[in-house]
Amino acid sequence: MFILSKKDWELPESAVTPEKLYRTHNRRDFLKTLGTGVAAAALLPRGLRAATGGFPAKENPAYPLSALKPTAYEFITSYNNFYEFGMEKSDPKEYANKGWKTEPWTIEVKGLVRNPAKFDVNDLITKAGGLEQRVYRHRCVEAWSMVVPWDGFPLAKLVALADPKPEAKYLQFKSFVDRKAAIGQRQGNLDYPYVEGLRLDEATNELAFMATGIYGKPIPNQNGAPLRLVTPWKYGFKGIKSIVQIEFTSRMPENTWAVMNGQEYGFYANVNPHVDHPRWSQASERVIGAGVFGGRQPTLMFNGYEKQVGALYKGLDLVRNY
Ligand SMILES: Nc1nc2c(c(=O)[nH]1)N[C@H]1C(S)=C(S)[C@@H](COP(=O)(O)O)O[C@H]1N2
Ligand SMILES: [Mo]
Repeated sequence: MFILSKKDWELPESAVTPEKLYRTHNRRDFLKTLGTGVAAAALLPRGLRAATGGFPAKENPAYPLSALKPTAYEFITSYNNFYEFGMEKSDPKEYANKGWKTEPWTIEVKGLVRNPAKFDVNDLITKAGGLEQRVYRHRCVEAWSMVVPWDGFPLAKLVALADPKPEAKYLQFKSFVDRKAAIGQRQGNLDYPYVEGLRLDEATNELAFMATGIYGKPIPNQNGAPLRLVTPWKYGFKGIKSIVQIEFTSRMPENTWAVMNGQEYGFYANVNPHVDHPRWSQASERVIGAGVFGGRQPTLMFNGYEKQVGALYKGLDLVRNY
């Protein structure tokens, strides 16, 4: 166990409020100092894994725990972006656990598919073939990163169940709306529901993942219970949390951050050290939980996943399509 240096929680001056908007209704003082001295949790022993909801998950040997240095559970679950529950990194852990119910949960699959359906999440996990564990890098557009052991199933399995029609070219994802439970939705800090999108070929790429767990435990509310998207070659804002609907479409769908501020956030959001954000560099990233000497590391093209996804973007201008 080690004590977290306060430095680890501080964003560089230039990036303190990167995804925060400059619209009038969003102006307020967010720069409350984050808590000091948080003890990092050790890896959870296998014995603690729940036997429900598809757990325990087996490790996918292509994305093993041994390949990357996973971020401690305590950091992954207390340093979050989930604007529905506030705009501070520490807000989601607090406000997403005050009576917000994520079970039972239904997700609707609709649009240009042969099998539109509504699934209970646990049934969907079973139909998708159960859970596997994958350890992925996680890179926020705000230039911080973690390594997360996710449990879940490939998005391609859900796409196969839906059986898209030939006209389907994109997926649009929608998060929940619950103004009673979600303080950020009451405050109107963004337009809700939070929406995201992928091209169909991105959605069926082997990396695209639907996460329902972290470290072998059901995913905590603050990380997007009960089901969130994980696209590790893209900036974290693509990883929409607490999904209630997936619609297959023929046109490129809107995504929340591009709608809010299209100069700074696009549809693709591929991690790219050579394409800077207008207000800060993307050449390096701050490693959350790495300690005083962990500091920064260089950003990798497609967050280190070029082998898996490079072919998707052959011929696409990545400067224009940021
Ligand atoms: N519904 C919803 N999904 C969301 C967000 C959000 O505010 N609302 N934030 C995104 C951003 S910017 C990031 S970096 C990741 C953060 O995921 P984490 O808190 O599990 O690390 O969730 C993404 N998904
Ligand atoms: Mo992010």
